[in-house]
Amino acid sequence: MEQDRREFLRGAATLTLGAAVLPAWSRAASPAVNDKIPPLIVREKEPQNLEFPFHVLSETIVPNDRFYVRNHFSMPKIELKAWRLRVEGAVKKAAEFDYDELRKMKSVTLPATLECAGNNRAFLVPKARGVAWQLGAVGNAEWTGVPLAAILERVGLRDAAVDIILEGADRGSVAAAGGPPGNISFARSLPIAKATRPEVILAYRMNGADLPAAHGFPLRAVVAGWYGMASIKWLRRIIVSDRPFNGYFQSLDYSYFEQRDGLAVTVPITEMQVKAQIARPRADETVPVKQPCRIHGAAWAGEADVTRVEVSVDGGKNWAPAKLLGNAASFCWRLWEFSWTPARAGRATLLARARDARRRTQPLERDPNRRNYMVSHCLPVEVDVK
Ligand SMILES: Nc1nc2c(c(=O)[nH]1)N[C@H]1C(S)=C(S)[C@@H](COP(=O)(O)O)O[C@H]1N2
Ligand SMILES: [Mo]
Repeated sequence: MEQDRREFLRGAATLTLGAAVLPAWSRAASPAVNDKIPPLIVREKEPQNLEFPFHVLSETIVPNDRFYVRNHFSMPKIELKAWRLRVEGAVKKAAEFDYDELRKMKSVTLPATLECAGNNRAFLVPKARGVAWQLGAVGNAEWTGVPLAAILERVGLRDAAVDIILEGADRGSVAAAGGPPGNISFARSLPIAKATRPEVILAYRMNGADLPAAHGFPLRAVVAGWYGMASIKWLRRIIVSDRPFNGYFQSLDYSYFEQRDGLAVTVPITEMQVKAQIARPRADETVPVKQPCRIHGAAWAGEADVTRVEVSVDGGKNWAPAKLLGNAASFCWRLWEFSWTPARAGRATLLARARDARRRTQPLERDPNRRNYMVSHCLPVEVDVK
């Protein structure tokens, strides 16, 4: 990661010297030369839902203006002067923090991958409810802020505390989706065990710049290792709860089924699953016969490290190891590549499969208990060899 970081910073620093000599990703930081990199794909205009064009993946860090955006409601208008983070509930002393106060606290920088729990949903058959994300509701960035643990330490948890509820400033109605009447806030909870881990921070910077509005300015949670819905944007209130929180966005929404003792139980979505995605070739791309073709992509595994990516070029009959690129970094995706020289012309089905340090292997088949979320099975990419 250190190397990626240096590369990223070097790219940013040399930006003014001329775009031609720079790697593709650093050029993305400048709007003037952005045309070369495809913009975010609009999945929904209002609320804004934008997808990263995953096939252009080439660096570990996704620049801020190419990072996917997942909004449930209209973006809130926040006036920094009036904005406060309020911490209340089962605490020894409720408190409010303003922006300057937070920025004066000891900061940490955490590189982490965020993936929407609905990523890849567009490939589900039958068609699933929700935003039709293809491959790009995922990104990797460097987040800077204050550990949530430091804030909780300031206010002091009472013995009764069990759950930490994070609330965003955005509000809207989910009544049409079977939710409660009236407007509600986007909110999720973390158990204390996760909330106090070092990989859970309240971030005010993203890739070295102030957090962009679409990504939660002035302050967002980054819950590394968990699906994106836990990383509350436009954070305005933390409620320490003396009982498990059962809010809309972790019961009716963002939950899946677990079969226990022959009974289906709903469980809130938490950790990201192990997964590899192919960036190139893309589906239906034409690949020249008898010439080396670079199959490449990214792999991630939530709280665990990716240990292995394998590729199949015959629809899953045979597998061969891909090369993991760069260094492993906790909570971050890892780029990988595989060189393939197709022997004959025709249709070929490519697959990538990841394994992690917990010995989890990416499944080949979809588990219907996951409803319209956590799409982590291997997705076939069909190409034309000519
Ligand atoms: N306040 C608020 N926080 C939110 C959301 C939201 O709609 N409102 N969406 C969540 C979901 S589902 C995801 S995947 C991530 C996306 O973060 P990004 O838009 O910065 O990529 O933000 C999460 N935090
Ligand atoms: Mo999400």
